[in-house]
Amino acid sequence: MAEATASATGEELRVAVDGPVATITLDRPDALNALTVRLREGLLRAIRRADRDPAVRAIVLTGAGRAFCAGQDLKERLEPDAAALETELRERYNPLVLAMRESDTPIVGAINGVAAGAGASLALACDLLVIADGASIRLAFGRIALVPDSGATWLLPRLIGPSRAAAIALLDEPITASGAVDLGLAVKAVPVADVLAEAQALAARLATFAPRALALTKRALHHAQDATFTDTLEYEAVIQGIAGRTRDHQEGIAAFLEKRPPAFTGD
Ligand code: T3D
Repeated sequence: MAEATASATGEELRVAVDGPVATITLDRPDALNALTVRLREGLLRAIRRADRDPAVRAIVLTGAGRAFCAGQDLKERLEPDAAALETELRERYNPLVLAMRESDTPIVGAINGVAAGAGASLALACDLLVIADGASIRLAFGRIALVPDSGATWLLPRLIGPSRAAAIALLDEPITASGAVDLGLAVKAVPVADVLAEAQALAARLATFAPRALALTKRALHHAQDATFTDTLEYEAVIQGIAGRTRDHQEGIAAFLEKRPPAFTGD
């Protein structure tokens, strides 16, 4: 496994590439991986880099230590030169969650511990989640008199329905691991010792599919959230045309007829 420690460059995260799976680990365990400017910028770079790398077919995002991510670093927020909240959101948080949503490479969140504030938003922006028993997803904005951000007000109602999202956001209720599975937010809840391996196994499974078809499926699912049924039918027709012109589609048919597993190349 090739491991690049970005903390040497001040990014406060680690990236390890094992075959087709890149694992990005937020690495400020003493502060529950709270997001500093450096960490946010480093994470954005790491996601874009992994997404551009044709050898990487799935990304796992996790946290070092006992938390996934405690959201904005509140100590940094109190520094005199801290940017205004709206600037911080526009310039750093929004590009980050957009990069996750728009990543052609699917992202599996390994929620090893608490995901709070913008850390919850990062979890919600992943494509699939595996959550540790005992972990929780908390919007946590109410306690500091802020509003859920970094996409949480858009993502949560679409993922679990508006009334459940309202109860969670207005009452600042934590979502437990079993609750996350029941709500359909997480694929499964597992013991904390297994959460990373389970997420990596899921990522390795994603990596066996044709990357272009996976990316187009992700786009179609996102597109459909704001489209009419009629528009969605047309969008599906367009992207199916694109998928159908790939070599991987030919390979999929050949493998089916020859009764062997397909070997997708991304072409
Ligand atoms: O720029 C902008 O501000 C705009 C964007 C805003 C987006 C946001 O994310 S706002 C929301 C920010 N996050 C929070 O409000 C969560 C704050 N943390 C907590 O509520 C709790 O720490 C947790 C529920 C996440 C975990 O609780 P617990 O009891 O397991 O741990 P703890 O004892 O509170 O924290 C352990 C350490 O981590 C502690 O440090 P210490 O005392 O051992 O030196 C604590 O200060 C530190 N820590 C936890 N969260 C943060 C943090 N340090 C800085 N920033 C944090 N967000």
